[in-house]
Amino acid sequence: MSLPQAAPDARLDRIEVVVGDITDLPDDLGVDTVVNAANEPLAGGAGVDGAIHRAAGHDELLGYNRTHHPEGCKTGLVKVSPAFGLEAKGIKHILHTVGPVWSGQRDTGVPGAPGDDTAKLGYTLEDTLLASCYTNVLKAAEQLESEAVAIPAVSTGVYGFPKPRAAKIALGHVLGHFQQRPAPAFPKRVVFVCFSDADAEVYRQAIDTRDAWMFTQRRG
Ligand code: AR6
Repeated sequence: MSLPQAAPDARLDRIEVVVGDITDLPDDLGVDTVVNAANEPLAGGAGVDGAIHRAAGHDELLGYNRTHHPEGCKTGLVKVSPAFGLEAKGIKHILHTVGPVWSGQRDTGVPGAPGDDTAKLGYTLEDTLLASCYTNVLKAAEQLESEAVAIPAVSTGVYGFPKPRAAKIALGHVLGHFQQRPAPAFPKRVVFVCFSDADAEVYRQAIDTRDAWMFTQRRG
């Protein structure tokens, strides 16, 4: 069975899906801002956070965040730091955002119960917190006049958020942002950085089938 095909969409010209390490992207992508999947104390950790701290310089980044963001970063918000060691790769800013931990309860029978991935998209507490990450990342990238912002699949590693659900939230918010702010508004482009081909396929599927999952309510 073929997937439903969406109509041509100029906003997609501003979106790329790439496979790689977010700290080692090819120069020709023109990325000047990277998003970190951080934790609330901004203390560094594994995954994206570990890679970004290693590439930027662990002590420098930790020291900056301790001094400038002693309160840390609440889930769903964003804190900005310089890129330190990543500046050699053309990165100017790191946007530290903290995604929600997916609580993983299923079929609770309680509408809107946290972590119930049988709930409609957008209706769990974690959905709204992840949405807030994307809203705030895009707002910060706009204020910083970012050319291209690289965004990893926030919350889908250590924090266990279901990947297809997270990709739809990411894509929905980026498309919404681009709808409100047509080219050449900042950020001019968004690069979704995936750690594997399988993860990139999740984003491509979300893009290809967007008509089906974005408009189910209106058409249903
Ligand atoms: N480049 C691109 N993507 C990556 C990389 C990388 N270098 N490393 C992992 N991924 P995660 P979270 C993918 O765990 O779920 C940390 O300890 C990975 O495959 O980095 O938001 C923090 O300190 C996954 O799809 O972030 C927090 O405590 C996605 O990036 C906590 O983990 C996110 O995985 C945050 O957990």
